[in-house]
Amino acid sequence: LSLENDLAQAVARDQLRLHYQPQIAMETGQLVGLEALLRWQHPRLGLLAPASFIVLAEEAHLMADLGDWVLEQACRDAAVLRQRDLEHVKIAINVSPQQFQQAGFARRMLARIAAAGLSPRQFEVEIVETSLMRDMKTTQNLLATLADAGVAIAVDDFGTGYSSLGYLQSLPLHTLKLDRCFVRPISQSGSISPIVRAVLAMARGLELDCVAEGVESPIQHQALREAGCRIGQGYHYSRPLTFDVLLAGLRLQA
Ligand code: G
Ligand code: G
Ligand code: MN
Ligand code: NA
Repeated sequence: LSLENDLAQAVARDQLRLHYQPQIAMETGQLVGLEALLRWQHPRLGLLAPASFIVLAEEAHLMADLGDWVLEQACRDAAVLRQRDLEHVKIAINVSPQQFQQAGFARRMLARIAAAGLSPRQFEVEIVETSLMRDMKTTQNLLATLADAGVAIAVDDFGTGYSSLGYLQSLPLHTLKLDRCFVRPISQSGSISPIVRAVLAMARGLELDCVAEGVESPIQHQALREAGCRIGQGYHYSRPLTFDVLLAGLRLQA
């Protein structure tokens, strides 16, 4: 039995799950966003992380179906956030290069959000840097459609894509996600590299949010905060959680 056949059935068999990882305002500790992270509850192999099946899904042309499921589930969860007066907490959805390049992607996403009776402002899309560079004209139109409607655009894995910086000015971006490879070296001394300082300064100058990914220790948190990074994501704050566990935690805080 091939994994690909199993994956083709995963939506119909209700085996997909979304976990959410909190994004935290470093100054206040407030929850500002939730990154939606796909999981596959495989009947024999257990809970699989996307690294083990996203590539397969793309090769088998199943990513569009998985992406539709992700957006539908995210809309259901966003509706619950709204009921609890948490609509300012954005749900950040990862979009693969292949999904992003599908015709009508932006319009279908907006239609789904509207059909759920939600505001596009409850959502952010995370797109890897390299995917933005493929076809600038198409990218520009697609992002403008989303951004004009109020969806925030985040550049995922920022700093790893060997791309020119010009696009930062020409695209309607909202957030840079500083890749965790820049956070990992911030160790005992808490010293921040010139590259990280430059990225933070650039984000500030361009009026973009910067989210530091993979923040694992109090030293990393403190150093990034002092360097002017406003938002953090990583095990220091929380692992990815099921939506139910997340809500239970929020209730305890309130
Ligand atoms: O949760 P984990 O660290 O295993 O996620 C690894 C990567 O998988 C993430 O960086 C993200 O880019 C990708 N990923 C997670 N969820 C989704 C999803 O719903 N759609 C797509 N296209 N990629 C995802
Ligand atoms: O979109 P991206 O590939 O960056 O997805 C984030 C992934 O990173 C998730 O799969 C999540 O499980 C993982 N992750 C989240 N926080 C941390 C962290 O603090 N350290 C490490 N090593 N991985 C993390
Ligand atoms: Mn991401
Ligand atoms: Na990332």
